[in-house]
Amino acid sequence: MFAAALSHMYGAEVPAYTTLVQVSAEVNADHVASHPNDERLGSLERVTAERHGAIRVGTPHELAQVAGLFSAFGMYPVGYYDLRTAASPVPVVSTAFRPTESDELARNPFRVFTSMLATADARFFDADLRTRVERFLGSRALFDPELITAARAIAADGGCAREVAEGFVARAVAAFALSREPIDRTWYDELSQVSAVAADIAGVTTTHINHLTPRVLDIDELYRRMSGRGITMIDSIQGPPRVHGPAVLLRQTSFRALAEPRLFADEHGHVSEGSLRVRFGEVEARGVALTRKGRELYDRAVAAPDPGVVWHQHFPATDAEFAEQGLAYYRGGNPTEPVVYEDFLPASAAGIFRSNLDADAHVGHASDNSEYSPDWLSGAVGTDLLDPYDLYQKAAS
Ligand code: OOG
Ligand code: NI
Repeated sequence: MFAAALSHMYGAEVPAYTTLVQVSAEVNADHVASHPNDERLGSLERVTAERHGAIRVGTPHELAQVAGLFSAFGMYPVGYYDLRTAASPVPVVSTAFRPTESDELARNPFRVFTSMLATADARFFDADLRTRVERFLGSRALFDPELITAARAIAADGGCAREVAEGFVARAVAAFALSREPIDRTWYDELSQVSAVAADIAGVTTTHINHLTPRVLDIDELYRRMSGRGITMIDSIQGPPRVHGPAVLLRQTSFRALAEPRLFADEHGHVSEGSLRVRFGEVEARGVALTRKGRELYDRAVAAPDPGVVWHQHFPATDAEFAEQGLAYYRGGNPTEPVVYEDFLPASAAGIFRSNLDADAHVGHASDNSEYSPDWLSGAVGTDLLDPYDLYQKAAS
């Protein structure tokens, strides 16, 4: 209900998303008709309903509230992503909230990549700006505390009645709607000098869905069909190359959304109409989850100038060999039953952030004295970040 209601709201806000969802559904139906075997990666019904979202918050407190909210949907923080270390750094640290058990994922194929602004990193925020950003963030309330209390109660009870769920879901979704409140132009522009992501997170008093991503079984075909409709996609598909043999991990591509009308207030409080271009459309295809050993090979293959050319120097061509060599997870070790990758790829995430921004972040020369780490983020979230490899291992056994 939550994912479907978010999708409904986002479709009304970003019309190109509705086109993307339609084309994705067509690609999936056509693909399954000609490759029935690919439903082993997920039934047509599941794949077509499946989404990931992306949201961005400013403080550990806000992140803990998000954790409380998502716990009502059986979604828990999995993994740690530090996008500050990417080739083109983004001033955030992130995790992904998602169901953790195979049967829960089948019923609720939804995950939300959740980033927190790295205000303590002096390479992006000097002491003065950090103080002002943290003061601004400390005085806003993204969520009604009562909503988070209700969420925690639902999680503790293991569910709630449908009538309660309806109202609860509506309120949860509303927390992610694009706000009509005027944006302080001077403040927004100052933060934009640091990074467009900093402005998107801390330049406003609310949060919103940055994007919502449908899943397809053939992303190359999706790319062709969207381009054929005159929608300009970014110039590549991120993640593994298209290969013969098992599809691994996650392939993603995106297009920039149109500028959206927003209200701005100038320093005299005068409000006028302007626009922002921060949201976009993204689509993805998912393959088998790699073991740590498989992931090492993957990282080596994609470091090459043309990963597609060297792929088979690293990887075999069949699921049977992947299973035998311990490169990927299969249920009961059976190579016809891949465990699908449910997480994200840091390089693609940073690439997706970047390809949809007008300018890279401004990285200063100060040293990074922040202590962001998986343990730090666990503390902020208020619960341990789960290890994706443990979850895949469990799904496989
Ligand atoms: C999140 C970017 C990461 C993905 O698909 O890798 C992401 C964001 O833009 O806030 O969504
Ligand atoms: Ni995404």
